[in-house]
Amino acid sequence: MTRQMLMDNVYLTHVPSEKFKTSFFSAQMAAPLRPDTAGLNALLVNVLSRGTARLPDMTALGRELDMLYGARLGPQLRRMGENQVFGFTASCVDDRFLPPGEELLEKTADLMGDMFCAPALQDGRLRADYADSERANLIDEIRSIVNDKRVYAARRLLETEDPMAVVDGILIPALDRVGADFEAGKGFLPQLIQAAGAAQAAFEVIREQLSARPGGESAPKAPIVLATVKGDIHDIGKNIVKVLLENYGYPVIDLGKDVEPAAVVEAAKRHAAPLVGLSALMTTTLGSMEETIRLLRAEQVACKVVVGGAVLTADYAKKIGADFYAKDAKESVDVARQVIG
Ligand code: B12
Repeated sequence: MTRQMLMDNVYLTHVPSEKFKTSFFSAQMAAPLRPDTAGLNALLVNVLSRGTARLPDMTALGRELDMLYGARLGPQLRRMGENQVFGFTASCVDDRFLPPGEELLEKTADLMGDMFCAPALQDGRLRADYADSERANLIDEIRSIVNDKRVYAARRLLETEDPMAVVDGILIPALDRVGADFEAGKGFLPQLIQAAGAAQAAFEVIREQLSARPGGESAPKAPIVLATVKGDIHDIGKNIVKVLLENYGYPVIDLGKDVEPAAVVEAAKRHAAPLVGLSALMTTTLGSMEETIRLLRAEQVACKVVVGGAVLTADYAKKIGADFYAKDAKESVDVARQVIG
């Protein structure tokens, strides 16, 4: 990778690679994220991407991109720390794969240059109809984000909190409260279902963030089989365990929920998994957990078993023949380290 300063505060970064058949490039500007300019910057790139002086509308632009062997060019907008980064990204077939004399990269880059420097104008100004429709699009986009309160709340929390702190400090206590209300007859199944939906929507956002961050180790590791036991459909906790294990480099064979003991045995054998993780959330399904462990032992599967779920205790885990009990997702990683390394 090379980085070259073209002029004050303007840098060209080049990352050469033989790996891809497409060239990808972008031109981006960074500005401090400020409430009075953030909307205008976002609007600017969207309006500029609607056309250029030479290709003044989406139809003309689309036709030109088709002629460039289906090149792609569009606005990009993101937040990086306290800065807003905005500009354009483009991709086109790498010149190596084109007939001699064709220079797609240069033509696509020229088109991007036109978006910045020779935009579609009307009476010497950016077109008002483009600005109006892009403003309406942005407003709709923002409303759709804010309207999904579950996802929006999770995103806002993750701006300042660590993902696992949100899981342990907010999601689990909230679900515990809903569960306690349910048990006490103060809440009912619809509330339980609604709370689970909210937790799952929030967790999707958390999962994206957890998966994106670098894990502890990256060397290939033996797989771990995970399942919620037969008769039990609670899988939020198991899914959190899965993401964290994957984040630490352990491949996970996730058998899902309500899983027959025989299916766990079969998967553990087929994948030669040194560790099987079982989840149960109800007193009524602890029997299935015990039965699964019994079958693993009877079939002489060479694996250790770790169990978890709010209903379990370390003592009970030992009683049903588990090798380990993990009270939360973090502890499941400690167990994996101990068993697999
Ligand atoms: C959400 C929820 C549901 C959702 C589940 C959605 C889903 N996809 O999971 C829905 C609405 C579907 C549901 C249904 C039912 N539920 Co429910 N539910 C809950 C609730 C409120 C939260 C569970 C949860 O997700 N917690 C959050 C997660 C993150 O915590 P966790 O699972 O404990 O996981 C953590 C650790 O335990 C550990 N861990 C978990 N699994 C594993 C596995 C391994 C290998 C390891 C290492 C670690 C590990 O790591 C996780 C992360 O830190 C609990 C109450 C509670 N406080 O637990 C009741 C609760 C479990 N449900 C209960 C009941 C009774 C039911 C129903 C029978 C209700 C009904 N009448 O239909 C059905 C059961 C259907 C079935 N056959 O399974 C009871 C069970 C009572 C009992 N002790 O037996 C509870 C305890 C509520 C209560 N207090 O009465 N439920």
